[in-house]
Amino acid sequence: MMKTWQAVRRLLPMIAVFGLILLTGCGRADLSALRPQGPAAETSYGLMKLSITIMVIVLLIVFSIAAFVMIRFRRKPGQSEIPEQVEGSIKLEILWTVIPLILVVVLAVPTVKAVFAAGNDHWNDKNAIKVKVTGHQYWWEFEYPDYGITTAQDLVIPKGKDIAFELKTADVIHSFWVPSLSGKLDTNPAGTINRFSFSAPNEGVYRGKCAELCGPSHGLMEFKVKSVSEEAFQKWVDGMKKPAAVLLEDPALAKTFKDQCLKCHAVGDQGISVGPNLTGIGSREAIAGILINDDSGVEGASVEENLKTWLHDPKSVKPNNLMPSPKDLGLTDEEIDGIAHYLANYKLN
Ligand code: HEC
Ligand SMILES: [Cu+2]
Repeated sequence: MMKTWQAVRRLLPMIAVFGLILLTGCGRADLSALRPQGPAAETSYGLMKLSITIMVIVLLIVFSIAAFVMIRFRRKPGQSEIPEQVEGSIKLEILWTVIPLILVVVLAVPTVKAVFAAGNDHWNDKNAIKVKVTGHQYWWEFEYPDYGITTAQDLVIPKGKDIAFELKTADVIHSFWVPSLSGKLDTNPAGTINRFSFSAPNEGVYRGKCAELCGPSHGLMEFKVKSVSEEAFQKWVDGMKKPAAVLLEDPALAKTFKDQCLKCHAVGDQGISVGPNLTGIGSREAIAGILINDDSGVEGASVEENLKTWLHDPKSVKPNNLMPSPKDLGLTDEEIDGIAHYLANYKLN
């Protein structure tokens, strides 16, 4: 008895620390399904609360009965006869079949309802904003067919509006997930598209993840959902259509950029989109989805620093990603820094 207590006491600090780590991981409003920021995520959270409540109640009742039986019917000192043997009880068997059945129904009805609601296809709803999402190893492409714009990594949406998504992949299966706003949906290959929708009632930047193991940089396949006011959204759309003037003044560097980079990337109406569209990249929340841009230096480095980090060695940021290192393309350190400077200042109006 003494020994067990001592062992438990020694383990207590560790258990407390683990608990704390778990809880702090659950706290971010921009990242956690346990701090829902929109109706779709609230529905999932409601289901979690319902099932956990039911489970806790069942646990408490079962454990209380077990404890009661163990204490009440334990062998008393001097007791040597075998207790009365009970076998089979119709009443009890019905009871412990019917109760779980009722619980399963209580869980199933709202779950099935929520699953169908989550899969609702709002693609043909005139008031919804349409976004075509394409998963790539290891980045996200967002096309707005009604506005004729394509961007990457930052999904900008007007707050409160229903956003109708159509998902596909360019390579392997990925899964599109913004934990604080909605459930997950896979991006499937071979022309199979998936549709669903969600909305973000409040302004804010929410973090999205790939939720399907898709290769070495799967864990780095992040994107941001930027929920902004209706006016700011319109301004963003206009900016994407007519971004700030291109500032690559040095003609030699402009040629290098055109020859080496625009064969995979697009800026404005130039280039093609094999890789992420770079229009207005200086205004993004992150570079490559994972290097957070923050001029104050709290969450990340400046846009220009992040662009330099990326361009000097993309593979060190995202192992196995499909962009060739600019050094292997023959660019010098000065050229890389020059392009980083240009892209950092290539902002939306
Ligand atoms: C063979 C095609 C290819 C070439 C050539 C190429 N890139 Fe890329 N680039 C990519 C791909 C693919 C990604 C996405 C990598 C990822 O995040 O997994 C990328 C990502 C980027 C990003 C980050 C984009 C974002 O959305 O945050 C920048 C910036 C970039 N490339 C700049 C350049 C520059 C500058 C050059 C020329 C020196 C260049 N790229 C040449 C394919 C290419
Ligand atoms: Cu992925």
